[in-house]
Amino acid sequence: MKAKIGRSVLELVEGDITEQRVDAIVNAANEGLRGGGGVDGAIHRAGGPEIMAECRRIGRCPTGSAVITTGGQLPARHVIHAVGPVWRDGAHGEPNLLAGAYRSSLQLAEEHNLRTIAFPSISTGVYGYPIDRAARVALRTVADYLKGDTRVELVRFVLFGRSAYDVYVQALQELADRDEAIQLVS
Ligand code: AR6
Repeated sequence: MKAKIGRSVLELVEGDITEQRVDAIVNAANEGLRGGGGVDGAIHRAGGPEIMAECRRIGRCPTGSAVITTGGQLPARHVIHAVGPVWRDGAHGEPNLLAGAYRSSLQLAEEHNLRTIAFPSISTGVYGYPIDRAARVALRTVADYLKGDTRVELVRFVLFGRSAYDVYVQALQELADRDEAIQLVS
């Protein structure tokens, strides 16, 4: 599914983020940038040790923000490591922190002149954020960003498995129904 927002495209696909040929893929990282399971494990395995070496030099990344490294051997040139919140009950600032992780990633991409960026569904694996709620926050944050003055041309959400993809499709449809700046194109 695709939507046009301003001059940019927001796209949803089902797939593996490590295979994306874009300027940057986003990692669902932890504050210590130590690597782990899920997308993080897959990215470090596919990209090789250069990525972890840079993460060690950077050190830490607070929840709700992001840092950038090389893409190592990945098809993507860069990895943006974003740290989403651990879900507690939704009353501990989780939506704002999740929005912050997406927004910081987009701002970093902008600063580095990157035009195409792929996101996973941050926080919805090990960190336990309910995916329907996370999808609404993620899509709203990215859509609002793309309405502004940006050189980012493409934001692709790469959803792991059919059910995650379906949740994002539903959330994007609902968002587009209420916001005429979001034009579904296919
Ligand atoms: N491509 C795209 N999405 C994927 C892939 C992949 N290759 N693999 C998993 N997903 P998670 P979090 C989906 O757990 O919840 C790590 O240990 C997965 O199905 O990767 O933010 C870190 O080091 C889920 O929907 O990230 C942190 O400690 C989504 O990606 C912690 O987990 C996010 O799941 C971060 O937890």
